[in-house]
Amino acid sequence: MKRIILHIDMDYFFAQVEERENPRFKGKPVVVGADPKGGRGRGVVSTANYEARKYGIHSAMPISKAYELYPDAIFLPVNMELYQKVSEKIMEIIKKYSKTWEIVSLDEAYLDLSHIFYDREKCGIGEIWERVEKLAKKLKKEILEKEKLTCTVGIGPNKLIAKMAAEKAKPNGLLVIKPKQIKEFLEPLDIDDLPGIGPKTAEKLRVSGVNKIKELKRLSKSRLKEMFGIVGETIYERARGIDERPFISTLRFARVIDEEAVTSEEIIKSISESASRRTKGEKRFISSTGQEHTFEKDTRDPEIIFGTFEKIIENVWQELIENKFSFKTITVICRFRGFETHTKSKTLKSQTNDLEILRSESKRLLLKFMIENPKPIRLVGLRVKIC
Ligand code: TTP
Ligand code: MG
Repeated sequence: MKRIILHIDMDYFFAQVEERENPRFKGKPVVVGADPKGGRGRGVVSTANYEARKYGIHSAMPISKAYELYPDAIFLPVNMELYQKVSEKIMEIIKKYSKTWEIVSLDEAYLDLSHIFYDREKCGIGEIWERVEKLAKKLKKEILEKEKLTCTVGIGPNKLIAKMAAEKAKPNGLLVIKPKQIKEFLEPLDIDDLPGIGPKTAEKLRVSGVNKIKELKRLSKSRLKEMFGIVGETIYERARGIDERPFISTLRFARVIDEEAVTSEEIIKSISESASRRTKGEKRFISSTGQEHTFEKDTRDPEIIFGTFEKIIENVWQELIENKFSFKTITVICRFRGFETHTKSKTLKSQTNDLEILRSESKRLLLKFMIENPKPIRLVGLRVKIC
């Protein structure tokens, strides 16, 4: 079925909101994340504006490294409550443009405008993409006028192409890739521009001399399956711009337990099944909730580790109870010295909201980490998939 998909991604979101709130920051390098504490800070960068990116500062970088790169940048703590409020307003605007939308994270959403294909009365087939582009411009303008924030919009026949188009057009851009343009758009791109190809997959491909998507297309489906298992099939299709993923209405959220604990990309952006809850009579979707904490110093002290973890468990449980959620899958996140991050998960036989089960199962997972890996621990976190 022919589709028209928009991907909307706010530009340097957390930092742009901070600039909006404090116009004197405009034009200066702004870094949002953990407190750098004069270079001794422990957490990571959540995001940086484009001025700060010029110095090599980027998301998920240790805050100490960011400080080393440019100590005079404006370092700000994560004000999640504010970003969540702004995000809700933006999403309200986006949702007006189609009945079919999907919120991916605080600053990213998809819109399905395929109905325009069937809107023959209003335009002919040749004008469809022009009409979509016009709508996208209107949406950008509305967000800018109402929220004073810029975003980038990618448009394509599926989610994959729309997202990749937005990635290429950032910041404050708009890029339409029509079905006939997919080949020339994709082929010159690097393999790691293709969503789904992470650093490990990219490395394996590069060793075989595959650097560009054009070269990736020379590998057969069976060869890719041999190399990467079931994911190989997805890579084969994506390299050709094929992506049939449907829309799932989701709203993911993450919380921080103090300004040192930075929400991880994993929690905000992880793709997992969604579950629903009713808020103000409207069906909203939340897939997972969790918290994490970065220690002041890497530690092996069980009192510090389990004491902090106990607080995290209680906070996560509180969140579940307040929202009448239950859970079935528990994931414990552990980051060791050297930024080595691992997760361990446990799926229960049936869903529950029992604090004791959450406590005993998550502690068991954390204990496993402690037994298996003797390195000092930098961060612990807990995430539950909501039912
Ligand atoms: P992104 O859309 O990935 O980044 P961005 O909006 O900051 O910048 P861009 O202009 O490239 O789109 O992420 C959205 C927000 O999510 C970002 O502002 C902060 C948060 N985030 C983290 O907290 N940690 C991370 O590692 C990443 C990538 C994002
Ligand atoms: Mg963004």
